[in-house]
Amino acid sequence: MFRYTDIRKEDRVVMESIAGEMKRQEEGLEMIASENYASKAVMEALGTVFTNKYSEGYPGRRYYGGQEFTDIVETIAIERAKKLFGADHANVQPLSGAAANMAAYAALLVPGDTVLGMDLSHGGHLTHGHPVTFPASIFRFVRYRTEADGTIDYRKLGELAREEKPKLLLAGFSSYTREIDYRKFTAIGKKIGAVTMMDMAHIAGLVAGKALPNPVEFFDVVTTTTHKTLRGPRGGMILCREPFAKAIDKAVFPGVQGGPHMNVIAAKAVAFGEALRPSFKKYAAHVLENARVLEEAFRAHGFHLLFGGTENHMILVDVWSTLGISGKEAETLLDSIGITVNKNIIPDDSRSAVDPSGIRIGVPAVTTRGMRSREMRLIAKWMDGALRSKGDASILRPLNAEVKALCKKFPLYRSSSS
Ligand code: DSN
Repeated sequence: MFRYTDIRKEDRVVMESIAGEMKRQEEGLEMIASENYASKAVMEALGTVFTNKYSEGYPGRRYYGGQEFTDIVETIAIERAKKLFGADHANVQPLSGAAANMAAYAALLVPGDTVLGMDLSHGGHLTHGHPVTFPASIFRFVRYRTEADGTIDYRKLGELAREEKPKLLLAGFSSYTREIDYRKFTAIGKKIGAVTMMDMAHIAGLVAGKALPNPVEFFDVVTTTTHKTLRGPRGGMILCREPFAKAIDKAVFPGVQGGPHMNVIAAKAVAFGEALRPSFKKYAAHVLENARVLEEAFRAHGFHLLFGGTENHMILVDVWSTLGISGKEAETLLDSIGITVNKNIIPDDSRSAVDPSGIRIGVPAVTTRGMRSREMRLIAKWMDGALRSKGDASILRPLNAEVKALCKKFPLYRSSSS
């Protein structure tokens, strides 16, 4: 599908990497929970002349001339985002999820303010104030944790909130596999007078596809990436209630960012248009169904699943307690048969973050390829085989051949996505 005529001529070395990555994606099963395959139309928008244009400011009030088309395309992206999520206001300029969160903090907090967010090992995200991040040097982050059965105890969360008096009550996650009760969560925020924010990066596509409840109906501010389940270009976005709109826009630009990437904004507009179509609802439903089938199959193979299973697109497996191998070893074994996952910390992990006890597995990308229940059961069987192989090449090699054969039946960028 991609011709690459010029880059092939001009820069052979870079072209080799592009071709290598294309082959890797074609011949392997992408099961990193945060990854997906953007459509050809999204990719085409990324490779347009909008990449040449500086557009500091917002539609109708820019700092540079020549904005008649950037204004149109950014307005389309904004209007589609608002429609997709039922939001009062959308800022489509954040360069990534981390930048969106940084801008939201800048809009809502002053240095020294307290934020109550989910502990990283319990499913939270680095940008929710992990000590190694820059926001953690500016604001005071306090953590809530999940219970042994994987749920959040909202009574305990309420008590912690009353004690710590956060200015911002933060929901959202990167490896938590259960639903959050938005009503209970935001009621706590209201009671203590905190602003409520949800980072829905992982589940934005499932929300857009109406497979999961919509946090925009409950939270003051909602941040997201646009490339995970939402299947757009790599980037971020902030949705908020009207009273926060001005502060959010000011915090994104000129607060923490300069010129927006207009080619990415054009691609966001295309992706939001795709997500508004009925076929995207089907996709979101299939993602949830595939995750449930994979969960069942993993249980049948005797895997220990964290948080008591899954209610979204991802599953966290404790490979250390199940098989006596680390997350890193599991990631390498699966890589060797062409299944890409990531090692992941688990609640109160006894091992280090660089070689933790778990792996995180997601189905958004394989679902985009058109795979369904039958394929999920095969994948679980192959993963089980690889993880128990002790690195034996005579077991791994045939499994890799099976993975490649399956991928051939679900080609990338040739047929239309599900
Ligand atoms: N890297 C993303 C993830 O994998 O969840 C979030 O930053």
